[in-house]
Amino acid sequence: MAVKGDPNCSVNKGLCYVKGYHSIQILYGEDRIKNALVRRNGRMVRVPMEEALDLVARKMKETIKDHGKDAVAIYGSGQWSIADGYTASKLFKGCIGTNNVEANARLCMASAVTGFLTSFGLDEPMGCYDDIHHADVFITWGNNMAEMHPVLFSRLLANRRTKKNVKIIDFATRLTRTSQAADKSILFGPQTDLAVANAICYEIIRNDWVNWEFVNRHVSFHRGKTKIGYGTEDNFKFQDRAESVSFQDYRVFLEDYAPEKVEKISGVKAEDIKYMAALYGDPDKKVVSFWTMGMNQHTRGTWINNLVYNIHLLVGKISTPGNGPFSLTGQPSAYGTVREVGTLTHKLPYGVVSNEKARKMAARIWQVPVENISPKPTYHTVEMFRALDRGEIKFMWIQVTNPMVTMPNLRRYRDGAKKEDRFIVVSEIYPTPTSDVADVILPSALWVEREGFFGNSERRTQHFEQMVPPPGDAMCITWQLIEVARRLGFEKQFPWSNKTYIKDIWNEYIRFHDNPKHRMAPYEVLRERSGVQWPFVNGRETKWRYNPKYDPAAKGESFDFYGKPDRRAWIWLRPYEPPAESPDSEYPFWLNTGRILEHWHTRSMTRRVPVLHRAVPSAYVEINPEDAAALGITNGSKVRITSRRGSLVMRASINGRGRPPREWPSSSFLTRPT
Ligand SMILES: Nc1nc2c(c(=O)[nH]1)N[C@H]1C(S)=C(S)[C@@H](COP(=O)(O)OP(=O)(O)OC[C@H]3O[C@@H](n4cnc5c(=O)[nH]c(N)nc54)[C@H](O)[C@@H]3O)O[C@H]1N2
Ligand SMILES: Nc1nc2c(c(=O)[nH]1)N[C@H]1C(S)=C(S)[C@@H](COP(=O)(O)OP(=O)(O)OC[C@H]3O[C@@H](n4cnc5c(=O)[nH]c(N)nc54)[C@H](O)[C@@H]3O)O[C@H]1N2
Ligand SMILES: [Mo]
Repeated sequence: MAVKGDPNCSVNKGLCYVKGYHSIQILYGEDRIKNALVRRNGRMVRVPMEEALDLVARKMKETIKDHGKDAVAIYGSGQWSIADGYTASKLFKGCIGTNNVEANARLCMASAVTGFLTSFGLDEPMGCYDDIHHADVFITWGNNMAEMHPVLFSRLLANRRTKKNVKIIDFATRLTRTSQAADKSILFGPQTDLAVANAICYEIIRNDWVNWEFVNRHVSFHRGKTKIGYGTEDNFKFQDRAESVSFQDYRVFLEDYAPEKVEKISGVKAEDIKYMAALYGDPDKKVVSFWTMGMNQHTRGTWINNLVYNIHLLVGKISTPGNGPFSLTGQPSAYGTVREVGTLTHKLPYGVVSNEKARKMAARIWQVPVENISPKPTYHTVEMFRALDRGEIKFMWIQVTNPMVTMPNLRRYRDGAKKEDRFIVVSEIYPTPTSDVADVILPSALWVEREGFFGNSERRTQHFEQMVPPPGDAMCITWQLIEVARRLGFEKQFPWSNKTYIKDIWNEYIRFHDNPKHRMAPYEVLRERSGVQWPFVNGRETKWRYNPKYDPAAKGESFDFYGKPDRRAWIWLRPYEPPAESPDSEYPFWLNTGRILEHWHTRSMTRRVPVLHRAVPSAYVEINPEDAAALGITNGSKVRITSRRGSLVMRASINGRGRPPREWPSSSFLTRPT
């Protein structure tokens, strides 16, 4: 088996990168899980698949009987296919009647979603990857596209090679391979991009680069709550409230953000802030802003999303070819599954659980009594793991994610999962720290070992065929869920045959989106093409939303931000607030996350691919050379890293691919990686 790019694919144009080309080898790791395993007297023993599925169903029934519906939960991921997530939601929300459905995208995209909802009223980007071809300026807000979205990044580079004066500005907290390729790197202190974004708007207004025609017709101004806390405690609750304000109020609000003042907060030179403002403000330049985790894992994630939208809205650079703010996803189907199917506690495939109309629609399509669907969200991901630790949740089924590595404040949840009366089911392909805490491990079919759909960042749904049989007893997780649902007595809701269930699920799912704002392509069309961008109306895809030239749901002649009741996009007055924790005398360093090209997250998969493993066999910590020298650390030495929450040992990387500054304002010894 081998992989090659599809030249007809409009996303990658036939190009893959090292992980893509070698991805097929993840099927063949020596320790692939091929049989079901159950815990007996503390040891995992092999059992037939039927027996493991019986046990899962029995445990679910018992838990529901003894502790209620909300004592069972499912935790999935943005690597769930659409059919996986849809089946999980139908079983848990519709049939069992609990909103305990969450996914790891909560750790990844939650602020992107709330950013879209607060600014536009509807989730998901307005633009598409074609913007890369049309834009003149790219500004990356703390993301490392060269390593994290290398195929897309190669399209930026291709544009710059073929056109004059194309610029890539890398705005980040450290230098990376993206900096190496960028025309200019501008470094800022963590969290202070809030202040810089406001300063850019301050400059745009001061220079009168505002697109008044756009702002007067399509934008309204709002103030929300401030000093909102950080949610680090159990049962934290927060509800924002929007207050309508005027442009004049906005201008007054921005007075705190003159570039000279913001230089002191952020470490970014006033002239660099003015330079960025001038790029956004130049009416002859098309600008795309990109971001991923730097903004979305922020402790003011919704705010920084709002603030970058503010910039694009002030100058009217949005929803036209080459102009747009673009929130990139990381996982193959964080959009398609978690956001579109809505595998989150408060969501349904269409709308939210608190909305009666949405519940009625779900009940009708799912053929369950509407009373089954609870109008109350239960736990978001972090609270779900806290609830498991506290004992409110007793049974958790974990699929396509490795939370015992990727949850923050991990130790608590690992200890929680191991408590006496907790029952953990893990659907996996390889042994992981999460399968270590499992009571049942279900062997699973990987991606091309089954049929499915993913949905990417540009609203593109993509179908994939089964091409290889799964090994041993490994089974597609959609089918695992169906097997268990039937054992729980829901044969009527899950009647499909195992020959056609993916198609049948698709046909049922798209009934939720049968309207011009969200219509999805039929199964037959998806099988023919390298993906289709929704809304798919009268045989046409939608590349730019809210723009009537391209979007069938938009009315009028110029723009129509129909997600909001006032049909305008909202500019938010969001202040700079400091991070939840900053370095102090006891813990003097910032710790920042960062991924690298050869690794995929927890490496369950990439560690099993020999070329990727050999290239970078372990995780490491990047340290600034002056700090390292002061501590006697040399490149490659082992260091113990200790935070208020835990400790681990890793090797040091000094002046490698990623180079953190010693402090902000960034000092002159910082050299661009070569
Ligand atoms: N090779 C590879 N590619 C991947 C992945 C992978 O594991 N491997 N994972 C995928 C997934 S799921 C995701 S979500 C993406 C992640 O893609 P990226 O977000 O591009 O990658 P990270 O390395 O997580 O980003 C860390 C960056 O956050 C920035 N940052 C730190 N603090 C702040 C701040 O306060 N504000 C801002 N604006 N930026 C800050 C820093 O500049 C740092 O370089 O990558 C996807 N692509
Ligand atoms: N410290 C720290 N934590 C983080 C982040 C960070 O930057 N730093 N980033 C956050 C972000 S953005 C993300 S997206 C998450 C990622 O977090 P995770 O999703 O927990 O990480 P992965 O390593 O991608 O785990 C996916 C698991 O699914 C398994 N798998 C793959 N394909 C299949 C399949 O077809 N079926 C089944 N059943 N299993 C399969 C793989 O073997 C793997 O163990 O981590 C979050 N947590
Ligand atoms: Mo992610």
